[in-house]
Formats: sequence, structure tokens, C-alpha cells
Amino acid sequence: MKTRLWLMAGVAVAVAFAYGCKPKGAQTAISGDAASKVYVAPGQHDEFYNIVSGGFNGQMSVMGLPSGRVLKILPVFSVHPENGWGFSEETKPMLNTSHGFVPWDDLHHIAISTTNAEHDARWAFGNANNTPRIARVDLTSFKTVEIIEIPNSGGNHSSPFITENTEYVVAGTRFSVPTGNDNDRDVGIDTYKDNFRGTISFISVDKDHGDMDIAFQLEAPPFNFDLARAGKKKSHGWFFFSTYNTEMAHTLLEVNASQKDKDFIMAVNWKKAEEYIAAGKGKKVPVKYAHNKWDESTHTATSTIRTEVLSLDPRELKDIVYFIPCPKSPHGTDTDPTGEYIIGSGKLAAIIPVFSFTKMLAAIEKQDFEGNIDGMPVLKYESVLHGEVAKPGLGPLHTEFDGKGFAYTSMFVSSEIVKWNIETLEVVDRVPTYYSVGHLSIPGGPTGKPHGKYMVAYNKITKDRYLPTGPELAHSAQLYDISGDKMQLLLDFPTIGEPHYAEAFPASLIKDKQVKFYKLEENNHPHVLKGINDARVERDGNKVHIYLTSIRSNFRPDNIEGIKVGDEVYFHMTNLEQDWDVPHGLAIKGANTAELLVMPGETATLKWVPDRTGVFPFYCTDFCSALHQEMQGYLRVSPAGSNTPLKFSTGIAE
Ligand code: K7E
Ligand code: CUA
Repeated sequence: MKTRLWLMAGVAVAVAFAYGCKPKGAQTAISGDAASKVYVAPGQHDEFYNIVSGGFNGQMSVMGLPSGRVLKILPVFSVHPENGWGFSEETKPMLNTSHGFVPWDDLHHIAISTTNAEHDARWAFGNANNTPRIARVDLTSFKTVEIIEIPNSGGNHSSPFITENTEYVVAGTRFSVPTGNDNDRDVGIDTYKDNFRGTISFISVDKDHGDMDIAFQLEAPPFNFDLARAGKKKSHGWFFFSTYNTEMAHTLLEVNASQKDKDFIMAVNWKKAEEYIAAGKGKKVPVKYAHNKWDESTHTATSTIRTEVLSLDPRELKDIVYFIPCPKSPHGTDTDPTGEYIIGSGKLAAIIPVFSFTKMLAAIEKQDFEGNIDGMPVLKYESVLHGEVAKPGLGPLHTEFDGKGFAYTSMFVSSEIVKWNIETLEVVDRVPTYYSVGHLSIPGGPTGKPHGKYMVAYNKITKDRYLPTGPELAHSAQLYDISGDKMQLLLDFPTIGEPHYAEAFPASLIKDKQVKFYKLEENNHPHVLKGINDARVERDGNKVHIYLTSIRSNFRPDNIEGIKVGDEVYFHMTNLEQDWDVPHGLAIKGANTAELLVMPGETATLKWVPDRTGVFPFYCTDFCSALHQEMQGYLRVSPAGSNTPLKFSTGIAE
């Protein structure tokens, strides 16, 4: 039976390809063998969770591997009308910043929490590029539970990257900006070199609960910081940041930031920085940033504006920062599973330099420097170099690892993936991607323990790969089998938004730890209802509070009268279900907001300001039972100042 299904899948793939207009060299033949490798039979689960960044949609998507099936869109930095994220009163504070409510962002990188450099998959972290923030998602509820804003930063791209025990989530600023107080920041852009600074933020993560806090910010020269990786195992205690625009240009960067033959990988000894902090060497700097937390017990977020950070200046405090010359405008910097090798990917370089951590330490020991930047040593390229990968292709961006001694580097310009041996630096295989590949992701790939079975390429351009959908075509991922000597393309699947990075981990790590529902007796929301007998409506001046219960298949109260035009009406809805997979929705005609989708045992609030008289239906949006269509109510709205008495029906005998 199984064989026949595989065959059918193979036929479907062949038919789909027959309709594409294929550019020269495009791979069209997927063998039945490949189809069987990605085939997850009905009722079967995928082997890996894949958490994929949504790029400019500001969300994460949750997919299964190897099937590529989308399981969930998980709202992070962008409002999500599907479930009321950023629309309900409880979730609005999650999107608060020092600029007020910011309902969107650009999320590029995912970091899954690790212990001893292996995925523990307790949390997923994501970065907001535009209005710098870092979010933490709880992987038992698949909910964003914390967002911290990063002050003194612009373009939070070099983020979030974590240390091997998730001691820190680290964020480097892409754009250097004037830092400090309000009046310090109003400076001419042509004073860039004098007044602009880079910053690297070390955000501590509480071991048990995950709570984030900005431990310290490291000042840095006004370069652009692009990506970063922590050292691991032998290089634990260090962090490596790729930099570009070390020319410190502030106009027409395309040309002006590509002048120098080499930029730098900035190596940071964060253990040393910790020593300085412990010795009281940090300076308190006034800033403003929001710190937003979700409370699982009240089902409500709170936002606090924080007012200072600890800043460390490595120009004054020695032995924290070293620069490794790296050709040429490096994008990715990656550390291999052993922690010995640091790979720089110069977007404009013809080789891939591989640096040795051991050699770096030796060079520092011998003070084998070729100069300094504001007193911070620049190491000699040759002294730190393990070797160069020759003729890898064009436009190297990002490297992942299989744990078997091989590295895989994406080549944006030549649209290919190059597999090479980390020790010998020999290129051993290459495959095309369709097209212009960005990040690669191997389950466990950035950790000390990669699962070298699959690799996903996240491509920037798809052209002819899918049915066309108007001017904007689907972004795409491609799944490769990397278990053998040769990489084998298995599957194309479209993605949500623009994926940049993704991380995948074995499903077994979390699939039995999922929250199935919230216990009503543990619900401490101030407006919770513990049963239908508490359902009611209360007026307080022009505010009307509707305490609403939902359970298959009714709302109590349902018919409500005595609401007036201009009232602020708050629906506090508690979903009384105590069972897995039974959300109820709430939608009201004319409400200038999204629906609520309330999980079992949860309470959420929708605010509605009726703008006209009449009778307004409301209903449940989630097909929850055979009588879901009966799950409805009416609201009567009378003119402002009218005498219509407040009245509601709960169906419960008084
Ligand atoms: Cu290369 Cu923003 Cu990580 Cu995209 S970045 S590809
Ligand atoms: Cu509740 Cu449909």
C-alpha cells in the first residue's frame, strides 16, 4: 500500500514540473526515491519542527520537516487578526515600544534555546529589525511571551544569537546611530565618524523561566554589524560578529562601503566583559526602552518602560574586543560544531576564509597585531587563518554544518550550495538552488549537535517554480537530503512572508510537552468567569463591561440591551472549555478591530465603541460543534442619552 502511494506522489510531481517553463539547467527530475523521503503519510507526524522567520510579515511560521507542511503562523511583532494578537486589550501591551504601539516589524533570525550547545527547544527567539526588539516564544504554548526593546540600536539585524547555555541572547546594531540622551542624538549625519556608535547588547535569559533583561551594552565603532555567532565548546565565552562598512561611510554605501579589501569579524570575549561588569566598570546610561511580558496566569501582558542600561566601553576596558580582518563585506559569520572554526562569508569575496579559534588565542597571547582601532587590536589575517576555501562560487552568505565534518555554504549570486570539508577545505559537492539562496538550515545546524539528515535552502527568488500569483511570487524553501556524499534535492515548498533564517529540531523534544488548555481554576484574569452563573453586564459611567462565557455552543449573556452610542463596550470573554483544541471566537458587526480567538480556559477582552443605533449580531468564528452556527447573540444600541434599561439574557433561571 505504501509503495503505491509513493508512486502516486511521484506522478503528481512529474506532472507539476511538466507545466513549468524551465530555465537552462533547472532540475526537473525528482526520483520516486526522493518523493518517498519527504512523504509523510496521512495521520503521521513530521520528524522535525521547523521554526521559520517570516521576514517582512513580522511573524514566525511553524512547519514540519520533511513534509514542508505549515502548522501554524505564530504572531510575534505584527498584529494578527486571525487570533486578535495586537487587537485584544490583553495583547496590545506586547507591541508597546518607546515609540508607542508599533504593530509591525521585520523578523529575520530565529534562535532556539540550547543547553550545553544542544537544542533544548524551550524557547524560540526572534529579532525585530526595524524598531529594534527581541521576542521570546514559549514552545509549549507557541505563544510570544516576552518582547524587549533594544535601545541605542538601529536595524537590529545582527540578532538574536545565543550562547551555548542560552546565558545571553545577543543583538548587534546594523546601522550605527547617535546614542544617548534626546539632545545628544540631534546631530548632523555628516558627523557620522564622531557622533555615531555601534552597540552590541547582551541580554541575559533567566535559566528557569526565560525572562530577559539587558545585562550590558558594549560600545563599538560606527561599523555596520551584520550577523553573529557565539563560540561554543572550546570557544565558549566568545562571540563573533561580522562587520561591513568599516569604511564608516554614511552615503551611497553600495560603492562607499565596498572600498576596502577587508572588513572585520569582531571577536568579543564576553566572559571578560562579565568580569568588568562584576567589578563595577559598567556605566549607567539613561535610555528609554519597553519591556513587555505576557503573564500566563492573568492571560494579560504588561509593558514597562525602562530608563537605563549598563554600558561598557572596550576602548577603555582592555581585552574584550579584537578584530579579525575578513574579505570582503562579510555577511554571515558561523562557528562550526566543535567551536574551533569561524567562517566568514564575504559577499564580494572569491574565497571563503576559515579562521581558527586556537590560532586566534595564540595570536592574542603573542600580541601578533597589525594595528588597532581606537586602541582595540587588529589581528593579522594570516595568523588567525586556518585556510581558505578556493573557488567556492559567487556571493557566499551563510554556512551550516552537518556534524560529520562538512560545511554547507549558500552562494547567493551563483544560486548554489557548496559542500566542503572543514579540515581540508576541499569542495566536495555543489548543487543548484532555485534561485538566489539566502540562509541554509540544517536541524541542529548551528549547535554542537547537528542532525545531518536534511538541509533547507531559503531562496529569495522563485521565478518559475510555482503557479504564478500576480506581481508577487511565492518565496520558497528547498529541502535537500544530506545524509549521503551527494546532496539531493527532495522538495520545493512555498513559505509565508519572506523567510530568512529558520531553525529545526527533533519533534520529540517538545511534542509531548504541549499546553492543551488553560486550567480555569488557575486563571487569574481580573475579569475571569469561573462558570456560566457569573455571566453578566455592568455599566460604569459610559463604560459597559460584558462578562461573557463561551462553551459549546452558546454565549452567555446573549441578548444585551441598554448600550448607547458612544459607550465603550468591553467584552471580557472566558472560554469555559477544559479540553484540547476547542477555541471559541468572537466577532461583532462593525467593530473596528479584529476578532478574538480565545483558547480553552483563557479570558480575553475586545473593545467596541458602537457608532450608530441598531441591533448588532455577534457570533463565534471557529466552527466548534454541530451547533456552531447557533452560537450567536444580539446587541441593541440606543441613542446616546436614551433611557433604554440595561438588560441581558443568560438563559439561567434567577
Ligand atoms: Cu542573510 Cu537578514 Cu540573515 Cu536574510 S539575512 S538571507
Ligand atoms: Cu464556538 Cu463556534
